[in-house]
Amino acid sequence: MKLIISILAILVLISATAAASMIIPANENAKEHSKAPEKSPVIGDNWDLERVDFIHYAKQPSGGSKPGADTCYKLMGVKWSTLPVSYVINPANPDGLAEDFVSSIISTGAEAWDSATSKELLNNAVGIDYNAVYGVRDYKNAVVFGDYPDSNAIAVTSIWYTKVGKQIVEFDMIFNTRFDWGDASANPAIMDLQNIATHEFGHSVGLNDIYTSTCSAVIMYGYSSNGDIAKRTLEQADVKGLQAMYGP
Ligand SMILES: [Ca+2]
Ligand SMILES: [Ca+2]
Ligand SMILES: [Zn+2]
Repeated sequence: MKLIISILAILVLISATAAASMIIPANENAKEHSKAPEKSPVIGDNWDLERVDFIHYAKQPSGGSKPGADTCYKLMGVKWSTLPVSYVINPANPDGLAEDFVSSIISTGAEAWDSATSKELLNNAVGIDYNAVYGVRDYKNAVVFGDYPDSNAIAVTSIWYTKVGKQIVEFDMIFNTRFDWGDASANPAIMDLQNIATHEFGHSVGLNDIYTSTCSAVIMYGYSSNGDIAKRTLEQADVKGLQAMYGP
């Protein structure tokens, strides 16, 4: 009996070690960006879950504004199986943006994706939760403003998914308060909340960043900048990527 228990204990130890050392290069293109921190792709959590952080970096677009080919999308290889996905917003922010403005703009970003599939992906009802925090696996999909310790990171979306079955089980999103947020159509010197939220919600449903410069007009292009409002609406490639996961 003792021997069996020992063997079991060793087996558990081996699988736990394997899980801890597992690195998923889900955001392999991030390597192209020299400022991407080494630790950004994956932080281990529970032994059966993986976490990946998508960091949206600031960079002035170099290409034109062509819509990009249909191939301008990349899947993470994970998706939600239980729909719709509910999320909560913590509207607290240092830019003086009102709760109504924040929740309606963020919801608009989420629903941009919903409108491209017959599935109800993200819940129409938006929860407000002033206690919601970013980056914690707490069974709460939280959308917050906060200080992210990288002044080149506009926003980050973290995804937790099961290693087996590749199902997304949680996401958290943070808008970095090192930038000024609001409606950039009124003030091009600030970061457009709707523009960035729409990009981040693409991650929340399973889309990866794309860094090819000829794809710079699609929502899932990996860089953005102050005043960018071009990524409020989906391009053909964004729709194609979404529908590859959730159907038309
Ligand atoms: Ca919806
Ligand atoms: Ca959470
Ligand atoms: Zn991104």
